[in-house]
Amino acid sequence: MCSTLVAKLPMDFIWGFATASFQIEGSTNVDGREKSIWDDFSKQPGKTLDGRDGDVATDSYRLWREDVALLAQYGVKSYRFSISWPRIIPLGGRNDPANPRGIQFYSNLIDALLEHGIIPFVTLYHWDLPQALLDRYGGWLNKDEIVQDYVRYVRVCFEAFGDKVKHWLTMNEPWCISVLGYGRGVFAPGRSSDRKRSPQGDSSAEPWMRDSFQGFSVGHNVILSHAYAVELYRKEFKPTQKGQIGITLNGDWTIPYDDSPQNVEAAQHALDVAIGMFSSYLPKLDPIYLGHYPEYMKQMLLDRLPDFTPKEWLVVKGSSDFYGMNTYTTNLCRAGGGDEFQGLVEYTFTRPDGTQLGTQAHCSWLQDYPRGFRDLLNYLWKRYKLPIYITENGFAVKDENSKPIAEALQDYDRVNYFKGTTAVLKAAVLEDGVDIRAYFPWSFLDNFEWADGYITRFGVTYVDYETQRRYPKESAKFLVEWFGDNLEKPSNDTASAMVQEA
Ligand code: PNW
Repeated sequence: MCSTLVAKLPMDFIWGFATASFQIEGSTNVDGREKSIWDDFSKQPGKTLDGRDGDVATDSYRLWREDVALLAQYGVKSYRFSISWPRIIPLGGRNDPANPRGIQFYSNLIDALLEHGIIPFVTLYHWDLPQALLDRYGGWLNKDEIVQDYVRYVRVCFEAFGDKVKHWLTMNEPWCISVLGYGRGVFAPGRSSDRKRSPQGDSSAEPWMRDSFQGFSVGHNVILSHAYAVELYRKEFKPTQKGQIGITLNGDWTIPYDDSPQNVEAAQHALDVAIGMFSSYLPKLDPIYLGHYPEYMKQMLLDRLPDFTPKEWLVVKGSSDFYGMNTYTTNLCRAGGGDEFQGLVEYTFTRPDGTQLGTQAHCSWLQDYPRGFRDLLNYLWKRYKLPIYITENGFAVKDENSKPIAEALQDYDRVNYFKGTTAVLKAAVLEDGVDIRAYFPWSFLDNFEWADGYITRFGVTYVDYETQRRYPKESAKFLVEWFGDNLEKPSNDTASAMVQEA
């Protein structure tokens, strides 16, 4: 008989599941909500794979009590969800009225979470921009308007919920907002930087199509809006509400396709565009990252990259209390191609010897490669020196949608994915010394997967879209058990670290 010290993640490590308003709520025309850009976009022919929209989604606007009960049953410490701007200020603008019924909905949700001891982890913007702001001035393209309207919106949220919410994310994935929404045009509002891709052709191009770099301009405006929101929180709310606030980015690890110098460089260039543009301003102190975008972006875009004024740099610098990261996969990188949104780098999962990097997910951009997750965590920690919150990480099992429910619940590719990422999480914290404070698998529920409609499922909980019944998958069971076993427990059992082994 001997006792072994089993190292665990610290007691205050936060874990839970994540969702976003438009992907789960449905009930898009009740209680004063007006349209978001995703309402219209998803209804246009050809914009979603199955032609379906978010009118019902997982019906969580009506079923939220059940959802909270299921989260409590899972025993999560936290729940990451987003607030829908068009429910809070239906027409979006700084002079438009706030909507008490929308505020009441999130207030009830937050209260119910807290009653179950679940920490609300709140995203202020997860892509559902009020349609009225797009119609008025092009949405994120108009810096002066959007910054002020966004800041007014977050003020309403801090005032309404800030006594109970202590974890705020200003924006979800600025790269996706700008590149997928305004650069490639595959997400709402479906604007494209490239006029050749515009359905109307060159001659009738709308004003926002004349700027071929609108994708990067939007990214720039999103950063600025985020930064002014943080400034507002820190000045007027943080002193009394004492919460934390930051942004969350999307970033996947990159590996050179082979060891040729141009491909080694390409892997770094891809990171500079996907992550560097959106995090060069985050740390407060590191002089290397103060006050400018990554060199490579300047080299690639020259004067087409908007810069911040010195006054704006003061606001953006250090504008995150932590490093929020959504990460799913790793890409092999080869120099070349014409896609500036990828840093003029081509991505592949096929190694030079023809083998695949990992298990293929249902969506083309995702393969399972836990080693890359560990390398990314170490890279972020060394470079940015901020505590890391993993706000999304997950896997879509191939053809899950066409399987009978009982079979879909046996989601072993997803279980394997999470076996890999949880092992990495633990190793990164306990062996590499990376300061990771939170982990949110995506997603709590199968839901409206944007341009994929309901075909691609990311949930650890299966949703039968006919009945709206929820069924825990094997992956939910795995994660619940894993966090049960791998977190230090409070109170009398410091001894829980000492495991008796026969
Ligand atoms: C994230 N890509 O989006 C979002 O935050 C979630 O709302 C979404 O459901 C989840 O990941 C799964 O897709 C992404 O093309 C969408 O690389 C697309 C990409 C990455 C992230």
